[in-house]
Amino acid sequence: MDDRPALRDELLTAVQAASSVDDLERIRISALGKKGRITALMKNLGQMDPEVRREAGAALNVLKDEVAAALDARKAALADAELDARLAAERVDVTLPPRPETEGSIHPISQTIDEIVAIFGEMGFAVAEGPDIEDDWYNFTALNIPPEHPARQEMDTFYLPGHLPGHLPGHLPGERDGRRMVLRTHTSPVQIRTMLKTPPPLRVIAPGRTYRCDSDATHSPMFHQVEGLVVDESTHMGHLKGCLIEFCRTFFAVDDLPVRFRASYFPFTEPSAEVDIGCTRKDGAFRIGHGDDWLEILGCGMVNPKVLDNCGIDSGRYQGFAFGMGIERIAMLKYGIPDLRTFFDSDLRWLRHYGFRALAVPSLVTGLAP
Ligand code: 2U9
Repeated sequence: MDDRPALRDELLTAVQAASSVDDLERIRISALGKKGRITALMKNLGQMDPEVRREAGAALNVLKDEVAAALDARKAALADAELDARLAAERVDVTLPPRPETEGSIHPISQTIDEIVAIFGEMGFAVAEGPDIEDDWYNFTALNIPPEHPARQEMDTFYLPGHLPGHLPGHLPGERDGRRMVLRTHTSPVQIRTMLKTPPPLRVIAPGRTYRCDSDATHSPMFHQVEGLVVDESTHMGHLKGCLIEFCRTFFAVDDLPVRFRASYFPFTEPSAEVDIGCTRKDGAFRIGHGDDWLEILGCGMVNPKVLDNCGIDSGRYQGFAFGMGIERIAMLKYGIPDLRTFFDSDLRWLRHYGFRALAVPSLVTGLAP
């Protein structure tokens, strides 16, 4: 027992001198482990007179706590020192320019979406997003797409196995409408969700991934769309035309780009139109601008009142316009990318050629490819 002060000094000195967590562990075992020196002294207590034992036991507990605390403190100090050393050794100089061979780039789809968002953002549109997996009510029924419409056929749409449980309010049990899960075939369900949760006036665009059962030189099973929706009390076809003409001219950076509206049909808009821009065609390539040819780039129309009603919006009071376009298509036209399939090949050489500088200052328009 008289060894205690010497043992205390020896152990605390050893703890202070330890230069690694392993050293500390060895000291802990030698002092406090099963066969440790403090443990051995504890075991001896049993052979002492009760009077002496009480005093010696208390002193040993103090020693034990003191050594354990010193071990913990030294361990924390070593961990701090190790972290400081690593921080010093692994310091990254963020002011260095990137190496050309490791510099990433922005994919043309992302760049095109950024440009579209910037242009419509200037016109007061917000960006809305929604899930890629929808049910057939959001993807078809709410949009006035009838049950027998070809777009609903398995040949055109990716359905997920099984049905969601239950049935929609107002539908009979067993009725399957709204219970089939699909990969969204357009971003329109995003506008349906927006109308269901936000009262008009509304002005949103919905860019994102879409899916159709189609794969050839001009169709990819996954592609991107941007759709837009405006709902207000007095929104009319003149607003639709002004907005889309402005978009086409800004996006393609041609101030007097000819833009033409051709009557068309979609179940979700009435009246509906397709939009063409002026171009010249030479050796199979297009040059956007004045010329004797037209190129279709988007579809649009006044929102069908049935669609507003489906979303709980009073079609007697509100009206609006909507539009949709394929992002790959307008990116190909603007940046002279000849083959749709190359967008999704993940070929770094392609990305280096067609990609955009990640740290370039964003601008509304990056300019037309020659
Ligand atoms: C709601 C109401 C109306 C969106 C619209 C089009 C016309 C259109 C195609 C362009 C090329 C799809 O990628 S593409 O094949 N889209 O022609 N889209 S009107 O109309 C809506 C959307 C949502 C609630």
